[in-house]
Amino acid sequence: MYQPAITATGVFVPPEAISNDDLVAAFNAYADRVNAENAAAIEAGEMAAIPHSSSEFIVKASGIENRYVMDRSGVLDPARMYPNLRQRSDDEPGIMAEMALAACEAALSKAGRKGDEVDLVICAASNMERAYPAVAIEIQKLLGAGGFAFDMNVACSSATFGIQAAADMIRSGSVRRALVVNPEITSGHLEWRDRDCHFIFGDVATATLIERAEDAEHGFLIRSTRCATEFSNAIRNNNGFLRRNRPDGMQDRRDMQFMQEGRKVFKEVLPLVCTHIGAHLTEETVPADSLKRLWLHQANKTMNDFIGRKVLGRDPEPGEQPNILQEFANTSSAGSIIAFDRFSSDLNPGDKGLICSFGAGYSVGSVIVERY
Ligand code: CO8
Repeated sequence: MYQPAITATGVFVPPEAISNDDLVAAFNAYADRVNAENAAAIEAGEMAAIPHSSSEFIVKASGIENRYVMDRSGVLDPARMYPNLRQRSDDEPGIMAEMALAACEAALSKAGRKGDEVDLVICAASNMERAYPAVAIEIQKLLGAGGFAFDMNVACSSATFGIQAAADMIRSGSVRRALVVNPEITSGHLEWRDRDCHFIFGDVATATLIERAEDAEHGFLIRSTRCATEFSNAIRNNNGFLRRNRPDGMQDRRDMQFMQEGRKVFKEVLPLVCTHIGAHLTEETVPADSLKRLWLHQANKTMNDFIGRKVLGRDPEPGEQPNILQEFANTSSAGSIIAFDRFSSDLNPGDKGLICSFGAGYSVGSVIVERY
């Protein structure tokens, strides 16, 4: 058996950003246009007017101030409200593979490794841009990696579930060096015309390099992983390959994009996550107060504040539970890895921390790491 370790992470940040004010201005222009077009029906009480969104609400309800996207122009066009992503030919790298490659190269360069030293690539994300061939296999090819590659989807928990799968394979010896990569084009499946959720997501790609600890001078030992799922419809997207078989073709139906019952998710996921982390720490005899850092999934600031308080049994000190959602918004599976990437280099050998993701499924994944 080999000891797996996270030896580097990499983040690809998309070239364009959207502030809350930009987003709200586009949404309100869209709402005004739809309301004007339907003035008679609204007047007759046959339909409700679309209310305006507000930056104040967004910051207060979520903590989000900004998000990065692969394309601003389409999202902010009140006549379109989704990204303009160029259709690529089958001979070009796919957009997910390209974002993933940039994140993988950033991680490999930090570790002083080359793509051909990698023998497992897991592309773990909330959505894949096509059914097959696996995006992971395309990334494997672009990297010049050997071994094998596969896609997995556990929505927001994809990164931690991917880390568990890779770590277990490294532990057993079936692979030597793995990249778990999370390219998230959330802008493609967010419903930008829905005021209740139009502010939630942003695009990004993260990569985590996992090796045998003995192969690297320093990094984070993966002490233990724990994944759990419990079926729920509270976060759902009905898009899928059976779409054309459905009666209305479902081209622009609301449930073809991300849907959630935000309040319900909030209420149900919090106890699930707190119990999960508590049980994981107890099982591994790691006292909560020995953790130097919590790198949590980045969906909502209030949610993270609550989890931090519950897990540590006190208010987290500044920096103990870093948030990046104010800059990136919810980047689905990538959020906890961005936080880890940005806020882990100051830990000392022997310091322990916990990476935790949670979201649709429901799914929860936790990884206890120790600096060496
Ligand atoms: N501007 C102004 N007012 C608004 C807005 C807005 N934009 N939106 C809602 N309001 C109003 C509502 O109408 C409501 O008014 P009233 O009280 O009069 O009815 C009031 O504000 C409160 O609305 P909510 O109850 O909806 O607001 P919340 O306080 O619950 O905040 C949140 C909404 C921020 C969405 C919150 O519920 C939340 O963060 N919930 C948890 C979310 C979460 O963790 N989700 C995880 C999903 S991510 C995941 O698993 C990955 C899925 C795959 C990725 C998909 C990528 C696209």
